[in-house]
Amino acid sequence: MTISSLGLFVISVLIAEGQGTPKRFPDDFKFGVATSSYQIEGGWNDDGKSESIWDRYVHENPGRIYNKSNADIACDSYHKSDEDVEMIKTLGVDYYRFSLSWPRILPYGTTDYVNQKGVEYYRNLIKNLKKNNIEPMVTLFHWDLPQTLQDRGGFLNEKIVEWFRDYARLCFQLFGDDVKTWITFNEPKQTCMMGYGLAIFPPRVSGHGILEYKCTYYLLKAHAESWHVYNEEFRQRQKGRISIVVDFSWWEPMVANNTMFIAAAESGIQFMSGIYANAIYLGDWPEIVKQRVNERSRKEGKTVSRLPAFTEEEIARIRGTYDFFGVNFYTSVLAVPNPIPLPSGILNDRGCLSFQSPKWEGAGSIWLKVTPWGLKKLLKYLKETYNNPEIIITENGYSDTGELEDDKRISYIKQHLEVILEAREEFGVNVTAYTAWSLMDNFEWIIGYRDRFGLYHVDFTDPERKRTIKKSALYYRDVIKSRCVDGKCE
Ligand code: PNW
Repeated sequence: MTISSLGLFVISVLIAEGQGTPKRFPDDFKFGVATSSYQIEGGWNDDGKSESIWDRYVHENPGRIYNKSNADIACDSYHKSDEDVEMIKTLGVDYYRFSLSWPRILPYGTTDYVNQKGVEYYRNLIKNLKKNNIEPMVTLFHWDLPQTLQDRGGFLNEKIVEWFRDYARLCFQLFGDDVKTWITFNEPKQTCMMGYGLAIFPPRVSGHGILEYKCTYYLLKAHAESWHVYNEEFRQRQKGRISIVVDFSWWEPMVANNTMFIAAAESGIQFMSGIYANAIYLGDWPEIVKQRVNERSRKEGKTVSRLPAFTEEEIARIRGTYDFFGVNFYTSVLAVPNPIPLPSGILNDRGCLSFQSPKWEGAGSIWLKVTPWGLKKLLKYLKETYNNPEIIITENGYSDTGELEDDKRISYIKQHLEVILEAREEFGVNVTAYTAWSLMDNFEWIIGYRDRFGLYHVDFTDPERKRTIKKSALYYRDVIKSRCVDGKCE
């Protein structure tokens, strides 16, 4: 046996045993990095931009945001997009996921008046990305609703379906020659459950188990109408793709092999995430959501269910309005049944409670525990539940207090990339792209600038908002270059 054939023999034995299997991403797997308009842009009233519901909220209730901070300047990306593009380029990513600020483009919310300066900002950004071989992936709505539309009821006015559809059509017209991946809504849960249910995010309406479902019903219709507009008026010429992004936590039964706990976990994932995906990927609300809310409504003596019923036409119109499955994943929870009958509200309707194990490694944000195994189970679940769609991970990330030597973020990203490879190999899950949240530290909503998710550090005390590269950015760059999770291939 010659030396080289011996070498080949050793390698093939290692591969056969699974030990030496290179942790390598195929050439067509794509990597990206994400931000959102309100969290980075600043320039909150520059050049004709109007107020969003977040501008209104942070200005009127400074005390409700950590350190009384706001996003009036944020990362100042409205004035620094060239620098942002340089940073993105350094990472070597295939695409940049960012969102458009609706009130920057349409100060009145409707298409009667288009703010050209706002349009120019995004045009320049997109051109600059293209020039540097970075594909734009554009989210139309990442929570910053024009306040003018909120004044007319926001997501509780059925007109939101038209308002959003017309805004979407305008964006396809304006940017669709360059943008080939569109996302209608980022995380409907944060809009409907947090905004019109639990009243934690603006517009802080208490839904009492009625309005959070009404919001969801209109939001799903708005998504579907926009998908149809793209499909019928733009797809042939622009050849892009359009879908929605749903955030999923993995729900693990706290007691394994116990039917009550397994049912609690299934109810949890359906009420918290499936409710925003089912109509689009399978048709109608998830069965468990219909069953529980309809039954509880009856018991409450209501003649109509708190959950709006989709008509057959609506089901047909919404079903299939996707080109891929966009999923944001950060963490997992343990599910426990909750048999105590509580007043209406989505968290009570679901009939289960969630906990996180104190044994799980924490992060900067209280809700974020490091559970890569949860992503692996989730990917298998999504494949099996939604007919094996193409999955794009549109967000995944780790928060800390802003360290430059952020080894824990590196470890978090690495572990999540590993399970993505495993889910592809072991279960044949069709995950085709991974997006790191976030390009840089930014305004983390009601947590202000405390929890930092960036691959780049931002100094928010510096008027220049100086950016500094973190160790994790260099790691991610090496992953992308080598296509191996270690940042190099053995
Ligand atoms: C995302 N969870 O929201 C948002 O899209 C981003 O704007 C935000 O900055 C980022 O996460 C970090 O918070 C989520 O509890 C927040 O699983 C929490 C969860 C999921 C998504």
